[in-house]
Amino acid sequence: MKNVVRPVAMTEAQAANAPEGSKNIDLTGVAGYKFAISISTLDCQGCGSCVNICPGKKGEKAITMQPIETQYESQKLFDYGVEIGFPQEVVDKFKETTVKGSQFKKPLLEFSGACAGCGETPYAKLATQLFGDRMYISNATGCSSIWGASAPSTPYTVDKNGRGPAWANSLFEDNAEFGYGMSLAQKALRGRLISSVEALSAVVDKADVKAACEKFLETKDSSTLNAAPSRELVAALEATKVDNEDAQNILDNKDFLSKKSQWIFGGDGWAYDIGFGGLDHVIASGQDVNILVFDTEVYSNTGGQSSKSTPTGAIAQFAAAGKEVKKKDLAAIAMSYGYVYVAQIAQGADYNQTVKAFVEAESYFIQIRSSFRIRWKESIPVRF
Ligand SMILES: Cc1ncc(C[n+]2csc(CCOP(=O)(O)OP(=O)(O)O)c2C)c(N)n1
Repeated sequence: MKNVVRPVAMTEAQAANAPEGSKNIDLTGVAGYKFAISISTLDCQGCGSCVNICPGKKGEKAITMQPIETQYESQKLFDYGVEIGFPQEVVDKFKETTVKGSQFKKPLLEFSGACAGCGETPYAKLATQLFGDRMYISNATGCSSIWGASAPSTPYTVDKNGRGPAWANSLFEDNAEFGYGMSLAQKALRGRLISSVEALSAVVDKADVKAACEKFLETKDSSTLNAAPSRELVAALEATKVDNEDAQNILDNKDFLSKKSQWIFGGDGWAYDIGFGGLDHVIASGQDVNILVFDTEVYSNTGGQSSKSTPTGAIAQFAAAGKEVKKKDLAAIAMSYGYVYVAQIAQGADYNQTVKAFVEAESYFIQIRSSFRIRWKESIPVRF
């Protein structure tokens, strides 16, 4: 799942036009399409992770490391894959919430300033493939704020429609609160727009605008489902020029209309130690935010001081004597609230569970709130 190794899916015609010498096979699952794995030679940092992880025939490696000067030709297939994008039929065939389907989406985190073999970037990259076109990220200081904003450039990028993650870095000690504030701001702005859509829907006499309003309202709590109805509502209003204050409000603030996916990123030094008070407050808040802890078990960015996440006995660069006490169980603390979705993931251990946990975490809030409402109406004591 690294950024320099990417799948390419092609129609027969595109495969025929592919750079000379590049190889492909039939794409499993969609007849008439070709499949290849491409490598951006110029972006490879030589960590060798792909060689270790990629399965080959018994006793052989599927990939071998070769000197860069012998590999320039392979860059052409990668560039070709980026240029043609993924065919719509292939994207539609595989659910984006599966390991395979998620890889037929352009990563909106590309070539970062991370060290070779960084274990943090593949998780952020996957999150951008799943939610990047509607993602807000507040990022604690740490490695992720450095590889995530290697000034003056940024590895976060946009899709073909110009949509990509909105990212900002806050202090080490208050990043959870920062993301919480982003979420509250979005909620306030959007709350007014939802009221406008409701008001417009009640009075508008144009059938297509009314239908668009209804579709928007039906999906308003899901960042996945609300994107298309939001765009359709804006398009309907722009096309018909409805003379109405609420319609104007929606058009004036159209960037805030669709449901966003709020993320809070940071390392274990932030989450377990220095930002913990705020993190705990936000976890307990019931707010619709998603938190991703890059748990490297040390303060990586400052050279490897031990954190409360470091396991017993672990020796780190600046903790040479070995950690004397056990690793704090942050997940258990989060689980103790009972109404928070909690998962621990490791791509190397289980790709499926990793993708599933991301998707479930992102969609969790809606499920809990709707069940809360039903139970509340029926006056049954709430137990999650
Ligand atoms: C209040 C404060 N103390 C110390 C620092 C210096 N500092 C910057 S990044 C960092 C380590 C971050 O470690 P972690 O949160 O585990 O993230 P990682 O670098 O491992 O991704 C430290 C100590 C700081 N920026 N602010």
